Amino acid sequence: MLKGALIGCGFFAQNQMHGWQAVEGARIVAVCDRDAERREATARRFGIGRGHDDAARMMAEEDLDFVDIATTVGSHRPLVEAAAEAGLHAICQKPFAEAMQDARAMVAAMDRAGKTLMVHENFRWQSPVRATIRALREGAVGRPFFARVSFRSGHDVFSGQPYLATDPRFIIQDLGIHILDIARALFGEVTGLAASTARINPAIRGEDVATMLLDHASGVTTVVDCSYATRRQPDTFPQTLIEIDGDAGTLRLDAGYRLVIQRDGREEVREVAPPVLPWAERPWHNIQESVQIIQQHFVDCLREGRPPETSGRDNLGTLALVEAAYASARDGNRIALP
Ligand code: NAD
Ligand code: 89V
Repeated sequence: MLKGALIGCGFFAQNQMHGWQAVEGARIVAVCDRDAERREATARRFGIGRGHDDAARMMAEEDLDFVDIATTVGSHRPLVEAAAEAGLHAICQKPFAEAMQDARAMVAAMDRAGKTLMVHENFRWQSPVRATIRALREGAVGRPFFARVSFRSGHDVFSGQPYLATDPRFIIQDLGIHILDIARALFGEVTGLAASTARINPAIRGEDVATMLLDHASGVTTVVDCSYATRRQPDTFPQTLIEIDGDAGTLRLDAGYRLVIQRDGREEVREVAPPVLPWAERPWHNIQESVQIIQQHFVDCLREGRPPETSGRDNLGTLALVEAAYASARDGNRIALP
């Protein structure tokens, strides 16, 4: 049984702790937060006997195999580097880093330590998205040439995550990063990207609308569009909707988690709704299920000695798209990616 410690006992970490209770092959033995109230509440809620206010000291004092870093982006690099120093495997929440140099430094530190680093990039692990990836890879539409990967909502995300309203960067760095990662999971690496952004909600600092055009090396063109300023009913938060055109048919992941495949004049509808896990609640259940799935993936990879699909190194590709999107929106250019 692998032994882990949680760092950061805030809003989203509660999902991670629920997920760990169901993951096979690992358990959380200690929690850490500088905020005593949050730390103690999380320890009490999940029956964890050991709490710490200093992550480096915790890594030195506890008998651990890995840490699960659930803090916001500014603390990721020092915490991942501390994990490497302590010889521990690590999971790090998204966004992995705000700057590529920090992301590369974290990957290099964990490589030097010979330890596994996974980014908690969970949207591609949502079961409806997984079903879509599987159908595409099985050839449901033949050779794909166009896609739209879309996330549009008016859901109030600021009450649970107040920093989203005050950070200078909002939707691309927080949410677009997931949707860009899904595009990579579907069609592979991107050779060029153009983006435009807007801020519709005057009460926030960053952009809440982003529209991005991606050229993939595989020849597919993808439109990735994200909005937290879209008032429509029913609100589809937090569903990612997908449309793919291929030379043999079309595929849609529609609102309500319906996967529709049309080919040769026939239509097949697959119900791919995620389960509502016993600890989960609508509408977050889709995200919550993917937390448990990605954490199980991390443990399976450690046990089998293989890199996680969303490793730190893999995530450099997603971060490059985030950087390119901000640069393109700022300068009005299409950005070529190596
Ligand atoms: P939060 O502010 O609610 O919680 C972060 C906690 O970390 C706080 O309690 C803070 O005191 C603690 N912390 C910060 N630095 C620390 C340090 N050096 N040592 C110990 N404790 C420290 O934040 P949140 O909303 O839970 O978000 C955390 C991360 O999760 C963010 O990066 C966010 O983008 C990500 N997130 C991911 C998803 C997803 O689906 N993958 C969803 C929501 C949030
Ligand atoms: O998944 C996330 O990263 C969240 C949210 C869904 C609110 O964008 O921050």
